[in-house]
Amino acid sequence: MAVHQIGEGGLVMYWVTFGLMAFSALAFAVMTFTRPLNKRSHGYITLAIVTIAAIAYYAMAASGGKALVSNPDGNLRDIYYARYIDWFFTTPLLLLDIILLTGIPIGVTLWIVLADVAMIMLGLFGALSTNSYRWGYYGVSCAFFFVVLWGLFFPGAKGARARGGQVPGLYFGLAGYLALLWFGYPIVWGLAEGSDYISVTAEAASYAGLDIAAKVVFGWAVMLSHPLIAHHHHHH
Ligand code: RET
Repeated sequence: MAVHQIGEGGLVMYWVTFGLMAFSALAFAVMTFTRPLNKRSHGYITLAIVTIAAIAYYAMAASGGKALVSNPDGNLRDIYYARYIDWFFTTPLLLLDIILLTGIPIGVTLWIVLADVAMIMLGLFGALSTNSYRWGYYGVSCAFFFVVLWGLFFPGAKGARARGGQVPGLYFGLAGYLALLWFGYPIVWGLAEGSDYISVTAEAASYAGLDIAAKVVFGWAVMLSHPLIAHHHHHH
């Protein structure tokens, strides 16, 4: 029986990611609170995303937020359940950051977000599973991922085009970037929590890289698009 735990390099990656999230949170707070009250929604959402991630990364860097879980081969592996608590809250907020640009009905927004929540819950249960049923959770989670993508690229895209002006360009840029990046997560999961194929340190570095791209880079893109977003609020 082998015990697969994180190495020093993984913890360094967690601290670096914590620093980037915390710095972005401070910057986004200043940017948000200096805007007029009626133009703050994207600021609050994006600030919450990096704040929640900073908390999760602090916990993981401090050797918390994890459990040793046995897998079908009888090996034990560090499973960071803290990521799923983070994703449970931040992935719906990331989706709202772009969905709010489209003006689609609340019902459509709701099913996209609920499919996302189902995707994350299934991923957590799969990660904590000690047997091969983990792949059942994984398969259904992937199906819900496609429901989310469907929502972004059919009703979401239609709503964005209907808004006109600079909204479609901004929406397709952000949604395309998000969709491409999000495909990285199920790939890492399959190699890490799923099959125990890559090390816990490689897992930590891979998810950290994805999280920096999906939250820090994406967050700055949303925050710096503020003139476009504000303009769009003005005319509708
Ligand atoms: C899991 C495992 C099961 C299959 C699928 C997954 C998808 C996860 C995604 C996570 C996105 C996270 C983000 C975090 C914030 O930075 C749960 C890994 C499909 C898409 C964007």
